[in-house]
Amino acid sequence: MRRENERKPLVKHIYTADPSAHVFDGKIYIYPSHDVERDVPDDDDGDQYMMQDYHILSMDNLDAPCVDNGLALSQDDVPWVGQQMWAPDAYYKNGKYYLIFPAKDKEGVFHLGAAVSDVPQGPFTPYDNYIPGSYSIDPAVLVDDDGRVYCYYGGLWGGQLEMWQTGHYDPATPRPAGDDLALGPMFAELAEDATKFLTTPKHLEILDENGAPLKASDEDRRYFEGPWMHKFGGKYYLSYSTGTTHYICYAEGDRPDGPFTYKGRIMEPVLGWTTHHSIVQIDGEWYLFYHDCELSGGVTHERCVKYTKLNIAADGTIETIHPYD
Ligand code: FUB
Repeated sequence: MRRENERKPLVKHIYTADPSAHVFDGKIYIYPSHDVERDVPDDDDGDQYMMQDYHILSMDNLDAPCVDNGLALSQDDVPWVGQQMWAPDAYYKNGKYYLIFPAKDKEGVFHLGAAVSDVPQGPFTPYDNYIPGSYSIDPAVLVDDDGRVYCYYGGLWGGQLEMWQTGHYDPATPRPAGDDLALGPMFAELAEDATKFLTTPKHLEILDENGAPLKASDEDRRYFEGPWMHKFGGKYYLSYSTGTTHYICYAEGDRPDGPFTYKGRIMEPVLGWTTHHSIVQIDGEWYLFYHDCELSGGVTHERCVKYTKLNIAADGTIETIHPYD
């Protein structure tokens, strides 16, 4: 039996995507991208995703209406940002809420920025500069049981991850292909106040069932973008989008920085090119928040966030979701 709100657009008055969901103070908060209507052709660099601000959504519970809490942060208020405020996440630490977001600087290079608030819905006050040494997109933050803050991030193609393979930004860097090893997402420990990384960012390894790192050609399983980390039974579960093949997959590890072993598929493709998810436990049950393009009838940069129940077995195995069944 599905809930009334399940697998339906949570809000319809604005387009939203990339939902990072959390429970703060017993209430559900969703940190999404705020898609904008633009009559531009799609391209592989994601130039059609021209988002300019963030609105935080909240729900008193899974059956309650989803509320738009208004403008939480605008690109006009962030000195280093040029354009394209993409998929954010948020975390709570030491009495403050931190919004972590990717955006292009004024030279067109993606970095991760941070902004802080006393309340989960914002508004957020941004730091003047991006997190030093950060690049690419799609930050997801895990505050581990011991209080350490870990940041997972990175996206291929328009997310620019391949362009940093030499250690500095070079748009001419060839993309891994064929038997080349696939690029895993980035991992770094974050300072509690999000001012800096405490460790040198590194790529995470995703291995196949024989312990071999996934190859670039393995597009059904290799990492593309949208990392998320949840813990279950003491293990770490890295989930992510495969981009070109449109799956949400997951891999299991014993440590927050891997290595991770590929386990399976969480969700089959949705209407639209992208989906991007988060996994959160609410009242003892697990839920997947994600987006598709139902609200706009398939326009790839006009998306809507949804949620659905996630069935996780006692050994951590996740049942595959068929989003329109
Ligand atoms: O929303 C812009 C980009 O589309 C995100 O950063 C990706 O994860 C994809 O959803």
